[in-house]
Amino acid sequence: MKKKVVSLLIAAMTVASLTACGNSNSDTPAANPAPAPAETPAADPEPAPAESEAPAPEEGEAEAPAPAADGEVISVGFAQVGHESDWRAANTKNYQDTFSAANGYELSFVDCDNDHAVQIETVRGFIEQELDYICIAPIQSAGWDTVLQEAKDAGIPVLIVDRAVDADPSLYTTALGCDMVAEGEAAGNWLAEYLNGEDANILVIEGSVGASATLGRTEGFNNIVAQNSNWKVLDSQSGDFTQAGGQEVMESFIKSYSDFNVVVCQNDNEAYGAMDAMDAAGITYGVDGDVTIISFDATHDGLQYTLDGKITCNVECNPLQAGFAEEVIQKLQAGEAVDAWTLVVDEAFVAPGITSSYAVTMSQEVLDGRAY
Ligand code: GZL
Ligand code: ZN
Repeated sequence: MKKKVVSLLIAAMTVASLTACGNSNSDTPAANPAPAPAETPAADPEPAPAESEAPAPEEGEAEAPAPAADGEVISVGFAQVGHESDWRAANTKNYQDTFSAANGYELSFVDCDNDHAVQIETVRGFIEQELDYICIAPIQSAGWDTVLQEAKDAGIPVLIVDRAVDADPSLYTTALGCDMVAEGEAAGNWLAEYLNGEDANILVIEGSVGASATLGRTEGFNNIVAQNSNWKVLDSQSGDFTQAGGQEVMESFIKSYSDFNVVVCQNDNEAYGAMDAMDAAGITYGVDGDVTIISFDATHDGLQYTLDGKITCNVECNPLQAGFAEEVIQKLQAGEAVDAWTLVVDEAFVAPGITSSYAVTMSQEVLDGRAY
């Protein structure tokens, strides 16, 4: 590995996680146990060499990470998007739970606070620290070629996680995440089935500008809009994947449009803001209201609103992806080949009373069975 084990273990006792903007959502539900990592090579039958015996941690100091099977701690840098949504909080917790000291990792976690320039510099910092692996959840798709080339030149494998980059795939080791275009198409296909020929005047609250989640969901949904000549997208603006952004955009939409019957929110937090704005304006929504709300993420609270019939359709994007990243790292540790792309499968959910070939009908049992 890049560093002698002893210095790494001591470093690990002090480095827990760094955030550009101190924030952690400790109340996110316990994450699914990550899928079991690929078999790590059998532990060396010989006792680990003396120098790898880390000094016992002082009272209150972080536990030294347990050496991995081959006796070394694996250092992983994670440049996270930020802390903009409940989905992101669940994704962050899943990485912190998976790449823990107890599992043999030293995780350098940085919350890049939705700032692309900070994220680029964060990755440069990981390269300078000569970490073993770098995970990036890219805030935006553009602007990655240079720093990815630097990581490649430094011989550090890079995993592009959650969202995608517009860069030559030879510049990174693997990518994993959901199919955002398919998510947008699932929302559109469900809406066509639900409206059954009825006209649609649609308002769209998009996610963060330039994010592949935004670009993909918009492209996918518009693919279905194009198939329905009696649908009209009245307007489409970014709510930046936040509740405040969703409320602000919905308030401006309400000032400009009065004839809309569908609002597409590209994540749950935007939907909560949009509902607040419609409540304040006396606009009814949901299965018994004038406006049909479609949301994305299918987080716990988002599915509670779906169960309550407030959000009529919610398209999932599973945030518990760290296990897939760990499988890749374990394979690379073992010198095995890894797939260029790992699809994180998701599904859609609809309010009770609605049957659909594109979505699961919500029930308390479905909600209780969810892991985030
Ligand atoms: C989707 C993820 C998006 C979520 C938002 O994979 O990148 O970013 O839909 C989050 O909640 O902010
Ligand atoms: Zn912040």
